[in-house]
Amino acid sequence: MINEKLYSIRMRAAAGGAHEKGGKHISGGERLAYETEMEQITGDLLKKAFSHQRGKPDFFNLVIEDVKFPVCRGEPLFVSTCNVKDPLEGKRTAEVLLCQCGLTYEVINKALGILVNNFHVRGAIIIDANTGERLDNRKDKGVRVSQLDWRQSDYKNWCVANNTAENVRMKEALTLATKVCSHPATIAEICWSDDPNYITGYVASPKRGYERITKMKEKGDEHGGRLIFIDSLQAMDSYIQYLEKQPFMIRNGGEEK
Ligand code: WAQ
Ligand code: MG
Repeated sequence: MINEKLYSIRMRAAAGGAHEKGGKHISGGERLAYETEMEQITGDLLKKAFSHQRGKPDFFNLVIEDVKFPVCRGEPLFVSTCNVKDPLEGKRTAEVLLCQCGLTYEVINKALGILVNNFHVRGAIIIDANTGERLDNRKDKGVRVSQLDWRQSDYKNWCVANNTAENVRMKEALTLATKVCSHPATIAEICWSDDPNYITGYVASPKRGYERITKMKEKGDEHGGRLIFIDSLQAMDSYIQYLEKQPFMIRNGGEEK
């Protein structure tokens, strides 16, 4: 497969019209595929959008583009789990973990306040790790981390080696967090889903790995989002360029493909 051409596939779906026309974000997805896999992966994205718990989309957008840069490969972050009794303990745990990444409670609270006021944003919000201020100017769009994937066979091997049940959400989130944390400017990331029935979230960092938190919200709650804390001395444009455009494939000890 080494010389086969790779494509970036991106999907976004909304209800009540397109996102830019005020529609409600239902689902998004970003993958990397060789031509022979394109039909399967496009089908998976269609299924993801049209069987979503946030509702039925009436707008679906699919973009397939050549991958323009050499693929960067990295090992998945180390995964651990914090079992918490309720969402309140989940939030407190997340704050402690973020603090252990070097953020102050002032910064953490300010940033979480920004997230709570921006649950409708459909990408990640980039935060200055020193001040807690929002750094991207993407408004409701945020920054979608794109051009990333984990070959299914490699992922299955990883699940066996780590004694973990296969879970497509965790696969996507761990892929994204690994790409985000592979950039030297990243300090930490926090995320929980906007899907009403998925309540496990995580804090990820280059320092501590991917730390799952079993309850970040109540079942039925449609509010979720993502914050990425970065060292603000780094250039924003090249950071966003990395998140959106640098192809990144997880490699876990398997053969290079
Ligand atoms: N790039 C940037 N932000 C994104 C992306 C992306 N590719 N995908 C989603 N987001 C943002 C967006 O604001 C969503 O509202 C929010 O994150 C949550 O996205 O180990 O499923 O895809 O079991 O709903 C955590 C897994 C699952 C924990 C998180 O997020 C585990 C999840 P969702
Ligand atoms: Mg979602």
